[in-house]
Amino acid sequence: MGVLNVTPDSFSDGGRYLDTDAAIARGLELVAQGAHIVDVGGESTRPGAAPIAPEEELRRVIPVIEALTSTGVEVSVDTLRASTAAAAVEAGARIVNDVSGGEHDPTMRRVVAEAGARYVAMHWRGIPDPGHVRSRYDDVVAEVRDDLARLADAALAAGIAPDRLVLDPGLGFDKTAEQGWRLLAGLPVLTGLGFPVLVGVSRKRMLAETLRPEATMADRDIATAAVSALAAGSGAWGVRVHEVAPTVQALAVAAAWRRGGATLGGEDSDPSSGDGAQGDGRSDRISLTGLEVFAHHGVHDFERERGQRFLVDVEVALDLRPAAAGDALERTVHYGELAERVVAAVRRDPVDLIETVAERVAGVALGFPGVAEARVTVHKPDAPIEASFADVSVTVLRRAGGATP
Ligand code: PMM
Repeated sequence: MGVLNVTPDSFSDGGRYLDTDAAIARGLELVAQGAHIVDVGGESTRPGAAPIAPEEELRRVIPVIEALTSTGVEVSVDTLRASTAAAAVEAGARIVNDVSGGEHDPTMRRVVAEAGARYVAMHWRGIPDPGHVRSRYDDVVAEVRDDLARLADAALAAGIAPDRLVLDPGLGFDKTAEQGWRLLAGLPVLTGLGFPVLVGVSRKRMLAETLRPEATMADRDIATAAVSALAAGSGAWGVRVHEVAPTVQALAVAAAWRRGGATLGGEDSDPSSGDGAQGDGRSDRISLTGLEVFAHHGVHDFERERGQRFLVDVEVALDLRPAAAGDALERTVHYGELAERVVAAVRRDPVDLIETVAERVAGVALGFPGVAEARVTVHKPDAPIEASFADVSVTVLRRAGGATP
């Protein structure tokens, strides 16, 4: 996703594309460089930025959206206002990117639902907060995950279809650099919610704080590209960037890397020796079986109302040698914690399919550091099947970074 700020005051590109023609040319340039989506914003969310009138926001973004979408460009509109979102969709935008996650304008979710647009719900606790007063978290990954789950529930309750929803941790929005890095490291926990995740790190202060003090904007773009590749490797659906070209290159090599990973243990390796026999830890596993959870999943109303038993088996692949060498719990997956998080994920909002539950559990398992692969089976032994049967289950096998095993 390429960023197009049609503003005088955005923090890195403010003023460059305020002119409509310059903005349209930039949007086309982003696409030529490989952007799949152009994110058009007319109001800066930079701390201290002055709010603008709704008419001014429309004046800035609508002609640009009309021009870009008329040439077939996929456009998202970066706005807090439902009225701007509706006008943007009318002008051809197919995605609404709301940095308040629907918390700013009470009519936003309904308007997006009615428009049938895709909706990016970003995590942000509130108005710009330069003092980081709102950035106190005990466990930033868990708290942002829980907040995003609530935002997702609210979006779905307003009628936004589950396959139209994208979540975003909101890096730099009332979060310190350290919290931003924790969120990136915890990306699989966020993708474990079962929705695509967008990451916006481009040029942000958390990068500047990590680079040498003399780092330029171009240096930040290189760092952005590196984060894009790593984010893609951790299962991000999209990355929102100002300079598209370096990120496209970085994503290309990240994809090649994942393809290489997908063939490991395949034709290039010697199946007779087996990687476990070589003692490289690749066959190491932790298994948790028969985890019983009472939940309300199913397509029938009575299943939703009454609930029933689900049994979950989880097997995670990770190198167990460091834990064994140091007898160190912190270097492996704490199975108690795994059980706790899996139970919480299965109990969460009801869905129709055990496929969905299994996918959700796999996301949770891949969220533990070091886990390369997760095999999850969800059993529904009391499923409403007329015939006598022993069990029905689905099994999914998922790899970290989204590679298909
Ligand atoms: N960041 C900014 C603006 N909009 N939208 C999403 N979904 N995610 C972000 O991280 C995000 C955003 C601030 O950056 P900018 O002012 O350079 O556009």
